[in-house]
Amino acid sequence: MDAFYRSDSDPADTSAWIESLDTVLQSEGAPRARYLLGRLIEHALARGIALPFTANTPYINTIPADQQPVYPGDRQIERRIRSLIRWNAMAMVVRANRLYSGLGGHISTYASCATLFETGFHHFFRAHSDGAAGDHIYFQGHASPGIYARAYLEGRLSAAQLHAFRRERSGGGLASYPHPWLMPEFWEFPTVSMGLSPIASIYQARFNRYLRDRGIANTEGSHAWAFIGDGETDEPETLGAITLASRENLDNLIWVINCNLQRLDGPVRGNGKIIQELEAVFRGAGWNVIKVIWGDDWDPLLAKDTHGLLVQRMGEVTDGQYQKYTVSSGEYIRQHFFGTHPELLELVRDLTDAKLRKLKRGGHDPEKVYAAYRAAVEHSGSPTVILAKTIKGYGLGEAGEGRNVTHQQKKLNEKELREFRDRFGIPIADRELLETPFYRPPDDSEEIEYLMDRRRQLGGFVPSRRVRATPLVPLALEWFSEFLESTGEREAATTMALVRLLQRLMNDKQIGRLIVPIVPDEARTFGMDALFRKFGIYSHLGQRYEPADSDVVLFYREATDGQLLEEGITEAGAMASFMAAGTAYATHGINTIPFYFFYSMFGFQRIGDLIWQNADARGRGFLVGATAGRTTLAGEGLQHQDGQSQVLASTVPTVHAYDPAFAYEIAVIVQDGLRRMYTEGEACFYYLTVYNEMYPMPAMPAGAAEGIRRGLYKIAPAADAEGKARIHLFGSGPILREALAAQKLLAERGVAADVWSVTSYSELRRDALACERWNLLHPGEPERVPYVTRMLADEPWPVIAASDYMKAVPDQVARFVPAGLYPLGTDGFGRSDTREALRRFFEVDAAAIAVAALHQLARRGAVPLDAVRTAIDELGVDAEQVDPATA
Ligand SMILES: Cc1ncc(C[n+]2csc(CCOP(=O)(O)OP(=O)(O)O)c2C)c(N)n1
Ligand SMILES: [Mg+2]
Repeated sequence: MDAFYRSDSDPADTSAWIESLDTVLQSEGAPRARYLLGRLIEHALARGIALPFTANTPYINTIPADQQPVYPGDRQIERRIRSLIRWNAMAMVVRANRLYSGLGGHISTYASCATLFETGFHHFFRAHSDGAAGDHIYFQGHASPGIYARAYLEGRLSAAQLHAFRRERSGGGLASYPHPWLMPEFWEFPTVSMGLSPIASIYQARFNRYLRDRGIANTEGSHAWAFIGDGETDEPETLGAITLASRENLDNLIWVINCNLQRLDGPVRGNGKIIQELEAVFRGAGWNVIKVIWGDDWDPLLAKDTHGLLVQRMGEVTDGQYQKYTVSSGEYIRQHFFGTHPELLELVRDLTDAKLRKLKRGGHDPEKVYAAYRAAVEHSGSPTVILAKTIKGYGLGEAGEGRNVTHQQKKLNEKELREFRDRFGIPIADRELLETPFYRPPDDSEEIEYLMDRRRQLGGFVPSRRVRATPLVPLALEWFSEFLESTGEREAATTMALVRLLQRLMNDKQIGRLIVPIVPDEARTFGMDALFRKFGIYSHLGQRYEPADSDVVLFYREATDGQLLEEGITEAGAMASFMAAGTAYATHGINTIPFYFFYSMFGFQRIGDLIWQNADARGRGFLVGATAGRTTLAGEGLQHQDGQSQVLASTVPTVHAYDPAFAYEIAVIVQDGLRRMYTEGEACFYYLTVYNEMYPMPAMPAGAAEGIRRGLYKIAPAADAEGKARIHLFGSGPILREALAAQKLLAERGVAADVWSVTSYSELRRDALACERWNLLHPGEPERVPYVTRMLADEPWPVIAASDYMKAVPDQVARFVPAGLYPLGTDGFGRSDTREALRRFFEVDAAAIAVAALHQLARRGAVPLDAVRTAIDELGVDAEQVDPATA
């Protein structure tokens, strides 16, 4: 592009054209100039002229100096406040690492974004005060010391807490990063895993719109703000959903990308320009882009740059080189930046080297930042991204400012501390420097009064998390009676049963409105198209077309007040919606209840980190892994057949994972989940795997509910057990039916088997581990017996445990089964075939269960070894087939 413009064959003619435009601009104003240019472009295109394309604007501020609003704050006081916060944030990290080397922490991220944050704190961020939705703010995780340091000035955190930064247990101190799980009254959104907060903020903004469009909450005037690192934009989650924000006109979303040009190891785009790259991406995606590149001391230089040489020079220098200027002398900058052209040297002739070194970047200039924020909140029709150029480690001087190692800098020597103190005017004496004490002026100081007054004006402190929703009246189990009864001959799949249950809930007067069904383009697979017509698919725009299937009953109905979030093919986006809905009890004071249905393979495995983030955020709701099971999904093959999500789910501390077999089990689990999460207020969420195999649903056996909730209950006791060898068969999901069939095969061979439904091994294990730990710590006191052990206490026979998941799932409780547990499972890669063939291949069918049972009994001398050989032959088990675990 630059080369294109520079090869000017007739400069005089070019000037004449530009002068004509200037004349129009002066006499008739910008709109007329814009109109004329538009017409010219249209005309040129019609004539087949290939227009020079760029999605970029010049490398200068989007808002020119003469269009900046008047700054409403007191610059002097704000600078002093900012300096104090800078000092305390730095001191927090330096002190922590001086006392306990290796605790870690970051100085330089906050040093680069202090002005970006503080301008928001003083003039924009609105708290969730009574009656107002307030703003939802995602703070850059590595800048947490700055947020703590501010809370210290606000009187919300004590010096003792700051002193114990990163010593949460031993010091009663502060979490490393924004973690609502660890600081539930302080942090609202977890942000530190790169890329997650950007996508979460988009869906939060969209969810805020959804609440408004459905008449559930008035979110007018509230904004979602996300502060993002420039390096963080390389994460696919950061940029992957930005078109949703523009498509849905989310002008309630503001991103501030802290373009300090560096990430952890070095420059983000040493050979390019991250700001220009991002500008093109966001403009292309339909965002309002505001660049804040230069501070006000560049304004007079730009005003004198009549030939555009300075702008051109600004545009051609690479980020790597800008970083070099940051660490170089004024003389170097004069020679290398301005020295390329005599006119540029002339521009800065009157500026000393010292002044050249100090020419500010836009992200450190409150007036420029304010102008951008003001424009962002006033902008309508699309989301805004502010690309603010800053310096990583700003103020650290030789200790790290702009240096490649600055991200890791945690210690300052005396000289560096003195320089920092002097630069920011902190009233700390030389002799105290090495101690690096925190500093807070008295309550009646100008600084504290100003800062407190600003927060009062904006509704209170942020960040701050408060659970405001009132508990739901629980639904009795009888409410679910339809699901507790037998379906007779009629067959159903557990997926269908859960969708039907969801529909029932959505029709309920009390909680129906609060249900938020979420699906990433799989509604038809799961039978959720039944919801389209009655409840509608949410679209802010409504439906501006006649749907192709308008003649059928379940047509694709989009509506502004639609209830279903049909996210398209984005499990990550759907999970972000789940989190927004599942944390609304705190962020909005509303008990929305998300049900997110996905292909079970593409849940924990695909978007595990977002699920982890949801746990940190104390999210609630129901995750539903549909079309589950390595053998039950049958035809789909290796990348679809899930045999591991139950293992992965067991790794998240607040997930209750269940693998139900029948509709009544689902009803009991959902009823209990609603009670625990929305009545008792537990910060947990549920995971259910449901399947597409059709079979009749039996009635709930009397008294089964407790066992279903805890994870295990007997479903079919052995008949005529007198004098026979005994065994227990555990089954889960559809494989429970294989266990029931195996019970018959074993009866035919003189073995009496009791069949149990295991709805959750992970819940059984949690209970068992808790008992074990208690016993360890309370020697001599009456021992606690794990539920699974207790259930088997009077029936001390071995257990064969089979499911459509890996053997690691039942193995979770093996230690707590006194007579031993032998697992059958679906380890290995799936492949396409029929259910029967797959269950045989993975050795989880009735025959495999029966053979395994006989073998375990033979090993214990309860049946002859021959019985195993005969069964292998009679039941057609291929003893020489490949091991599916490695095939
Ligand atoms: C998913 C993930 N990967 C890696 C990291 C480790 N990490 C922490 S900060 C950082 C660099 C951040 O650079 P940038 O986003 O530019 O932020 P800055 O500190 O420069 O403002 C990295 C790689 C992380 N936190 N999350
Ligand atoms: Mg960076």
